[in-house]
Amino acid sequence: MGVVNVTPDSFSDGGRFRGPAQAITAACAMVAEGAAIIDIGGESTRPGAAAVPLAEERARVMPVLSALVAELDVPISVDTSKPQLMAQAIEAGAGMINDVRALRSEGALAAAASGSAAICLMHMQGEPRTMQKDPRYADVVAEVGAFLAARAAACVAAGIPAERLVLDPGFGFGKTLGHNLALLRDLERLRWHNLPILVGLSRKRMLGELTGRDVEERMAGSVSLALLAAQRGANIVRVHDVGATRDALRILEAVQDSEGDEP
Ligand code: HH2
Repeated sequence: MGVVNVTPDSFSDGGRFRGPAQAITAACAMVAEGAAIIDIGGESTRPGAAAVPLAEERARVMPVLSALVAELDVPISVDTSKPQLMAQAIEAGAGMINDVRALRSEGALAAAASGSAAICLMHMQGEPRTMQKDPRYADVVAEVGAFLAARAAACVAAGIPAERLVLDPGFGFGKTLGHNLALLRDLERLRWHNLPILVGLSRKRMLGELTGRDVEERMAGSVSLALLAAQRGANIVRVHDVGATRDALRILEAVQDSEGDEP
């Protein structure tokens, strides 16, 4: 999954795509490099980020969504927590709704149930503004797993079939480095009813903590984390550096497929 943030302030690529045309070009380039899904975001969720009004988020996302639905053959995901934008995006052909609040906003379950888009449910402790102030868990893997299972069950109860759901532990969303590493080590324990697991590790702060590198220097670390996550069971990796990640995953697939082969 290639990330296209149409925001002025995303930590990873904020301000890179100033207008819809640049975002559309970037998304097409990601698909040419091997992205199987494009995720468009119109509101930054980095720690401390300010909320964006609906009209502004809609104006950022909708022109890019409509153009990509018309131009590309891959599913287009919209990263939003706003039910009105979810409904409009589904109507315009979005193949996935990616909600960092796991459809907990009022009206989000009903909005997501309209149509047949896939739904990514992500775990977050707290809210972006304050989530990195002393996050705590007794057992992070058990708590994140229980949350995701409860949200998936709420979706099923609201009429969204389980086959449309994807689960995401939400790396960096109300989590210390230790919490993130525990979730990565034990990713498979988060699996619920065999649903796919999505991870977003690309360029995140934990890479700064592990390598001492700034955001623009985190490609090698991001690719390493994507590979480790895929080895541990992640089915979808949400990344900014599509070509490099694709190469790493091809190598992993070749090694896995060759198991049992005679040399
Ligand atoms: N991470 C970010 C945003 N959306 N969605 C899912 N499902 N999983 C994630 O880990 C995730 C996400 C944050 O990264 P980014 O989009 O690069 O930055 P920003 O939120 O500042 O736009």
